Amino acid sequence: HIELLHAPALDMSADALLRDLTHYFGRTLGRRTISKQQPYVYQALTYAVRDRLMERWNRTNIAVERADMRRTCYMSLEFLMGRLLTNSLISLDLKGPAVEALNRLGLRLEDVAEREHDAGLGNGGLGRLAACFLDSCATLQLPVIGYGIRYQYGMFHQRIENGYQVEEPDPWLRVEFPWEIERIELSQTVRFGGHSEAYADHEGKQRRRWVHTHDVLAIPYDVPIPGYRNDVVNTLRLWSAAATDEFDLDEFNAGDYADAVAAKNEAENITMVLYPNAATESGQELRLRQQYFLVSASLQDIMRDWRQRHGDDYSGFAEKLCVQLNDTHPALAVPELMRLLMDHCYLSWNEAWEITSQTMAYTNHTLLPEALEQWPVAMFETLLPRLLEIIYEINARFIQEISAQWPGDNARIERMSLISPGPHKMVRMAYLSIVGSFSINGVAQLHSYLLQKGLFQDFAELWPERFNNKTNGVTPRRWLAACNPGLSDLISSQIGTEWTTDLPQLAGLAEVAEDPDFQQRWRNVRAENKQRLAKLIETRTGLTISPAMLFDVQVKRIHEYKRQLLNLLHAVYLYDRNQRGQHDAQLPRAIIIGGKAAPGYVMAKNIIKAINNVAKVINSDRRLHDKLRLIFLPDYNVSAMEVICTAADLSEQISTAGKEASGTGNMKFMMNGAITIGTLDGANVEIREAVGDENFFLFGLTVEQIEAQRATYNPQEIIASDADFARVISLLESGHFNRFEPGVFDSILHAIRDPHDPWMTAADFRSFIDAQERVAKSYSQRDLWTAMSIRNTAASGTFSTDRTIKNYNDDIWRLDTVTPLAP
Ligand code: 26R
Repeated sequence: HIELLHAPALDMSADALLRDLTHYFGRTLGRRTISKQQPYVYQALTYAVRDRLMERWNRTNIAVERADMRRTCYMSLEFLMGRLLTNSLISLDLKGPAVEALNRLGLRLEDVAEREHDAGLGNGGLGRLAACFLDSCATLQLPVIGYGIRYQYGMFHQRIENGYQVEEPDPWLRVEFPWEIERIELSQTVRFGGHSEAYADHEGKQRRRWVHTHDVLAIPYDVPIPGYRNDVVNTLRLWSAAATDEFDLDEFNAGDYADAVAAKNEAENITMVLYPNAATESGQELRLRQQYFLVSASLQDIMRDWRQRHGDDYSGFAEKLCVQLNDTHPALAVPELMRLLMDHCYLSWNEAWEITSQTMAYTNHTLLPEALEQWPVAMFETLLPRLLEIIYEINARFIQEISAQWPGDNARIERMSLISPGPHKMVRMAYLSIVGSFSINGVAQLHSYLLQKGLFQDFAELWPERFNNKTNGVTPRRWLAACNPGLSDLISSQIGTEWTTDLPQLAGLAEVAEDPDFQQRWRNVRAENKQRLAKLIETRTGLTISPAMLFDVQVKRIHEYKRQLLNLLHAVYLYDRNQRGQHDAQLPRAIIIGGKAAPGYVMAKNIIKAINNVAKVINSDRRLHDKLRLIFLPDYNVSAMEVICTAADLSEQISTAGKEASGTGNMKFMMNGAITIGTLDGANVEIREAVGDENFFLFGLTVEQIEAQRATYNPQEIIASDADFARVISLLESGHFNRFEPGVFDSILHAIRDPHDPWMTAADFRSFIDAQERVAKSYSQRDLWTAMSIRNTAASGTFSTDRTIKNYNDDIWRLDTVTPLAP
């Protein structure tokens, strides 16, 4: 066969870009008029950029294939990519030419880039981390392929109506997504239902097969993932479900044409929508279908690729491949790879198990027990009968191993079994992942430690060598270079440009933290960024805020453990003091809160309503106009964060200690010069260590204190013995913020007063208020604050996903770097 090598390489000049852009605009898209609002300019520019990615993509793939390099497959139900244009331009070093080309059309790159819809194929931290990982893998020249799902509807859009969250669908594929390439020739078939049966093969060997299944077609769509100025382009492969012809035909032969066509829907439903995970919602069969669909399509894709190069010799499989499981969502990869190796490749159990357990690696992203996935055995029986058999067999052999090590310890066996006991037997997906993996990691030092001391204690005792930590990070390309050009230029003028791929070099900024001239330029950039955020807030809410105010920001999913309520209590506290004329230690402050509540998470939705009600009263008080504002920013997403994190003065990371696995928003804020007010939770611990206690506002109980005080926790007493707290609570009770809406605060007040409140919000109230007062004092010393801000950026070097991915690669993946074929 002939490899198409696209020689000579495309011209990277503004002229060439403009020529291609106009070609696509006029000839491919058939549009005539160029204007600022014209969405097709974005699309035409993207085609021009994509051409330049495509040749590098091919050259990367050829290099990986020819050297038969070891690869990692990052398997994830979520990839929260956001917009791709600016990032691709920066990676290809095409931003300058693009700006120039667009200028000649009278357009600005910012306006064109804003036409792009966010690819919102994720919920929050876990999904965005996957996206940052892909960026770093490509930048570090590691052959890593992302496998995910091409949901027709991504994360819902959030509107606020009378203070309540209203969800709206996100039909992001309604307009063409120009970054994807459909690869129908690589489609796979995924099976569901039916049953498993024994049969004898032609040699008379007993085997099992999965028959009478309902099959669904999996069609891959590839998205290019460019590395930073290194000609590497990796792949994100997203699967879309479609009905198979056979599926239709069966029904058609039975004479029911209409039902046959209707059955199409059932197949296509699988990839219809991203589940907006509440840790509380579970057991949805469609979700299990999604998980299996991803896992089966991806592993079959991997096997096809393997057979092309190695035939049916699977001995080297685990040396050439690693599968990183992004939480337990793709945990079915363990039994599915076993099934493929045994039922399709005819390996023995032991051969298949050796390969599987040397291939899989598992990352845990949460300590919350209610977020640990379990699936009813009954659901497996009907949906995935062959996988259930395999899971049972894995469990039987595993229990044998425990029994050998701890004879007669039945309690231990019950604790560790992959199947939970009781009348409604469940498959414990985390345990399945642990048993089937050679590496198990948490996402921050504290989190990994707590996993081994708590949730996974028994397993850590059995296999200590499998457990490790990989502290999260964020990609500095998107989260500093692209989103904060002002600060990036200022940084580069001081320490050069290498920080983009060697973030610890930011440490060089510490030298000028006290330099008056540098400080002034730092403040100028930040003032511009604050103006930009103020504008965004005004467009979305109609509220105006002054950039002179302290921007106090908490943006993240709404969850009780993240304690947006604690933040709200502080807002009410400030309001109350202002009402009573105590302007003493108060500085102008805008408290900005954003985030989505899972549609089924009632308490989270009540919290949004409460914030909005309090905000309404505060913001309509004219005397408070320049002193205090409370803003709920609707529809928080990746592209909003790109504006927000550059403009925040104060980063709120106030979860109950021991509950936030890592946090990554905390790192984006720090990198852009915000100062953290936070508990000793997740990566906050490491952030504080890196920047020093004097540049961090620490408050709250530690994990140990939380656990020690839980038994005697008495919030009523805490409230009663703190006059400020008591006033805040009685204000909330008084109806002051809900004159015509009786009861809207009841559930949250009840939660705060509940002695069994798992998040122990009241316990940290006073400590939080005190820390906020320290914040106010520091902010009023302008130069001190600026120095702290610069020191935060300077100390953020370790929170790059480049460091995280190097850690993964050194300890788990062990991949060599790829050099794309020369043009
Ligand atoms: C419904 C259930 C199975 C479920 C619960 C929670 C599914 C998904 C989630 C999301 C969790 C796993 C998540 O996003 N965790 C976040 O991962 C980030 C990246 O590691 C961390 O920074 C963050 O602290 C953690 O909450």
